[in-house]
Amino acid sequence: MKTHNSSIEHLQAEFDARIAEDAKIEPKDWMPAAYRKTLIRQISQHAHSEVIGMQPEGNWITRAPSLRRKAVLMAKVQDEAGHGLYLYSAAETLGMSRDQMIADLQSGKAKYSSIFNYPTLSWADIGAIGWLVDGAAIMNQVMLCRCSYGPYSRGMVRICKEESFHQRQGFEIMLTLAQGSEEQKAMAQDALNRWWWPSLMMFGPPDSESANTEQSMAWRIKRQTNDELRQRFVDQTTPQADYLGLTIPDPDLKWDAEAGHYQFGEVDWDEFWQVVKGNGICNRDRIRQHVKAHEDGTWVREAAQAHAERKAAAAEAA
Ligand code: FAQ
Repeated sequence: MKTHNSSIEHLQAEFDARIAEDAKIEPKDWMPAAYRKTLIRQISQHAHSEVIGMQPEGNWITRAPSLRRKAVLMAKVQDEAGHGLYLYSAAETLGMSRDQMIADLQSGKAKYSSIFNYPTLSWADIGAIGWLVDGAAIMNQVMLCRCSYGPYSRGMVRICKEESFHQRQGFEIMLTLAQGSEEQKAMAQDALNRWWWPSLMMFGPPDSESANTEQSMAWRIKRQTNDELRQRFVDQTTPQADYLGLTIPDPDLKWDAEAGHYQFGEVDWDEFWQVVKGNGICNRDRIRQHVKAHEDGTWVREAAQAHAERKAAAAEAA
């Protein structure tokens, strides 16, 4: 028993030293069970967000205002599917099966980002999602490129490059609308009004209420806190809204020269928790649509499996 305990202590000490020297932890390395658990939680929820995040934008593919806009939007939505796949693969390296992750999403056990439970009511929402939602996603994900878990950090490098294109396409839609007719400008303003506060909620609860931040920072999974990232997002995005000639829907937003930051108003945390608990405008629809798409795709998975089995049998016989 003593030998067992001391070998665990040794492994733990080795793990702590590797974290301290900023080395990557790889799938076959020893890691504390709680580190593995929190990574599975975060990476699978991140993957689910990418996949569910295809729905609000997919809603506008058939109604994009030009062929160019349609092609760009289709490419973006496809990218989100790819991000989901990289992330599911990263979570699988920790010993969690894809089937289990999907089952947890569909049963409501696993979360996905609150932002995707809001509806896309006009074309301007596609601009606002790219500009604000992808903008917030990049702000959060750049730090994840330096995450201590190797497969997640490497996946994030590629994802961030693609997110950066997504953010620009969104800003370009907003710029076109903001420089267009009075009606177009009003559409852009309306989209900003509806997406601003939910975008700030993407960073998660305030640090004082964030159950996981302290430990995730110690393990170097997260490199910045929810509040730090939210502040950076406000600092970066406010001048962009000024450039567009649009008004951020926050009467308390003002530049604080002494702090070198924008001060901003209080997020409606009751709304946030309601959405996280499943009571947002679109939660039920999003899961219903995911279940339907998954069921409709059963034959594809079965065919791919049968093909792989036939190939493996042929290779064995040869
Ligand atoms: N929505 O203790 P913390 C994208 C939960 S990808 C729902 O602070 P943590 C790309 C949290 O899970 C967007 N739930 O948690 C795209 C925890 O519950 P749990 C997704 C939330 O993990 C763009 C509880 O609250 N990005 O947008 C949310 O330390 C356009 C307490 O919170 C990622 O997932 C929320 N907003 O920090 C796609 C990035 N916030 O799990 C399509 C990776 C918190 O204990 C179109 N994730 N919760 O039951 C992270 O960086 C972190 O997980 C945070 C939360 C920062 C999201």
